[in-house]
Amino acid sequence: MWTTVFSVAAGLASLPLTHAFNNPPGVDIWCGKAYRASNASFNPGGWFEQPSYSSTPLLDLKVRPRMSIYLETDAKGSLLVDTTVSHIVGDSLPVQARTNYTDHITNTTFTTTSELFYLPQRTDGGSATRIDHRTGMLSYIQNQSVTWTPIFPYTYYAQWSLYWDTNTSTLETFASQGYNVIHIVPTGTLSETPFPWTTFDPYLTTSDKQNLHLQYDVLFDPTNLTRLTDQVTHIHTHPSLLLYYTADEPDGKGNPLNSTRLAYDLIRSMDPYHPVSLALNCKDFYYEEYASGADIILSDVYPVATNTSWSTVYDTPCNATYGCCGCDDCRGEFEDISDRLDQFYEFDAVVGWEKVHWGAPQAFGEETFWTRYPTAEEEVVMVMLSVNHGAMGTVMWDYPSSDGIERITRELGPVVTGEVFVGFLEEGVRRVGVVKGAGRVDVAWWVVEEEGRALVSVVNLNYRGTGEVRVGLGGVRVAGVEKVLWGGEGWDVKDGELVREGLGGLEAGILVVDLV
Ligand SMILES: *[C@@H]1O[C@H](CO)[C@@H](O)[C@H](O)[C@H]1NC(C)=O
Ligand SMILES: *[C@@H]1O[C@H](CO)[C@@H](O)[C@H](O)[C@H]1NC(C)=O
Ligand SMILES: *[C@@H]1O[C@H](CO)[C@@H](O)[C@H](O)[C@H]1NC(C)=O
Ligand SMILES: *[C@@H]1O[C@H](CO)[C@@H](O)[C@H](O)[C@H]1NC(C)=O
Ligand SMILES: *[C@@H]1O[C@H](CO)[C@@H](O)[C@H](O)[C@H]1NC(C)=O
Ligand SMILES: *[C@@H]1O[C@H](CO)[C@@H](O)[C@H](O)[C@H]1NC(C)=O
Ligand SMILES: *[C@@H]1O[C@H](CO)[C@@H](O)[C@H](O)[C@H]1NC(C)=O
Ligand SMILES: *[C@@H]1O[C@H](CO)[C@@H](O)[C@H](O)[C@H]1NC(C)=O
Ligand SMILES: CC(=O)N[C@H]1CO[C@H](CO)[C@@H](O)[C@@H]1O
Repeated sequence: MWTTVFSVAAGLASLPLTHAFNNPPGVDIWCGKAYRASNASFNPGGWFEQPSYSSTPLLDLKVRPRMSIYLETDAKGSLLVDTTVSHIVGDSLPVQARTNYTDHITNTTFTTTSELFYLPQRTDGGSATRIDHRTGMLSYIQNQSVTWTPIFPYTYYAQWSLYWDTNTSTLETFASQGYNVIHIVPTGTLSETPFPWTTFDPYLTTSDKQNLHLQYDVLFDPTNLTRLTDQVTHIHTHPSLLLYYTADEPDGKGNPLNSTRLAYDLIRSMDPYHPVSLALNCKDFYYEEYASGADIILSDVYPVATNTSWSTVYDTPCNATYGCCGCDDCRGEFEDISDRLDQFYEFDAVVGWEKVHWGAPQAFGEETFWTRYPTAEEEVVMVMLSVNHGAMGTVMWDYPSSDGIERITRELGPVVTGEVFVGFLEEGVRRVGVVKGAGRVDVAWWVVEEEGRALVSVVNLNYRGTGEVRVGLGGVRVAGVEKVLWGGEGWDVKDGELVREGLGGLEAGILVVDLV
């Protein structure tokens, strides 16, 4: 979400948050940085600290339940065990193992602990949602079913006051376009207290009827937990609830570092059946502290049609310690999105936790920092690039968007929410593809080895077309193209690689291939 910066920036002088970090009194900050021309740059701090390199190898042992929750109706469960050898995190390996990792290690025991949530089946009509820690895929149970249904959340943020708040038919229209989740942004009357449940409840009922799942904003205020408690009490048995959303860009706003965790703990104590998400806007500002308060992190990186080195709104330069350009520490390229996801996954590996990451692609423009809307092609590039880099859901900001974006996201909907695509993301292992013949062509693939098939996603980040490209799956040989789910035909197979005479500018392709 972006809009909040303005309301916050406008009101900052009167908020105690102004002095939340090491900023001098009266200096407004975004992502910890001074951004007004009247204020000088200072070191914002909060950068993620990489542990020092250990010359002796370390065992990064991780053991945890595969699913975030199990219900009493689940007949079995499983554990995920990772035994990675690292030079950054873990415990020292014994001498004999250092010389040859494959040697049998004796006399040494490594110990770790984990939490297991084993919960009663719901009998109150409420749903349950769990995270598969192997892939980050969400699945849910509704209506006392005992079968979990996987879901790739694909939707938009949509503001209450700008869209919903006229008539519940807005929700029917939205659902009919193929989106499977709704995120109602509580602007206007919804952000006021007391919460207008009588106005809002018909929308919840409509969500149920439309099988639209809710990413539900709990109106969290770190200084007053009453609203959160009230929201969770009211919503936690609702059949459409998929997950909670507690904070929109808390890092940008400089909310207290313990605030997201506070909300998380409170929600979990009231409702252990649903995961919690939040959106981070900054590239590297107290990631560990803010992310500790959610299972799912959305990163809203908006690189299209903005000047990332000069703030056109505040008339200042933007760099690592100063300025707000609408896209924190960005280069104004699609790679800002994938770099952010990659970096967060790297941070996660160091912290030793598993976070699910979702994308929040830019579907707005013609305002503040952004001179135009992304084109339809750019939108697909941003969605699929996010997926290629491990986003297990996308929530675009925001709806309604441009005609072109709405048309293309409607078309993409059945593909990314469909059984084939979701099946590969659920069962497969994501890998990086190798591209020959062109730079800036991003490829990921998901293999389900037992089936001898893979899903391949190819995204040309260049505005221009390419010459011949070859896509290799790192030693795994392609036998043939089974189906093109998205994008042009014209894929051949030569020497076990996918070959295309050329990719169009910003072309994206999603293919199911058979392996040798
Ligand atoms: C920061 O800028 C504000 C005006 O935007 C000004 O009132 C304040 O004195 C400045 N503070 C410092 C330390 O420069
Ligand atoms: C490591 O152990 C494996 C299996 O015992 C052996 O094949 C390999 O040669 C050893 N490597 C070294 C460098 O000792
Ligand atoms: C829930 O299950 C009950 C009993 O099986 C059934 O009558 C009802 O239609 C189901 N509701 C939904 C929304 O699927
Ligand atoms: C809601 O909108 C629909 C379609 O635009 C319209 O048919 C219906 O009368 C409206 N209902 C109310 C209560 O305004
Ligand atoms: C906290 O919020 C509730 C509901 O908005 C309000 O009634 C109450 O007065 C607030 N408490 C404080 C201490 O501000
Ligand atoms: C959270 O941090 C704030 C300072 O930012 C502190 O005043 C408050 O006591 C902390 N709350 C808890 C529950 O630790
Ligand atoms: C950004 O703005 C600066 C200052 O006006 C200008 O020199 C630069 O060319 C702009 N960059 C882009 C990519 O528009
Ligand atoms: C960022 O820009 C400000 C203002 O020009 C400058 O004072 C500061 O040194 C710059 N920081 C970095 C890391 O380049
Ligand atoms: C000292 C010690 O506990 N040694 C044991 C290490 O593990 C091997 C294999 O289990 C045993 O044979 C040793 O007695």
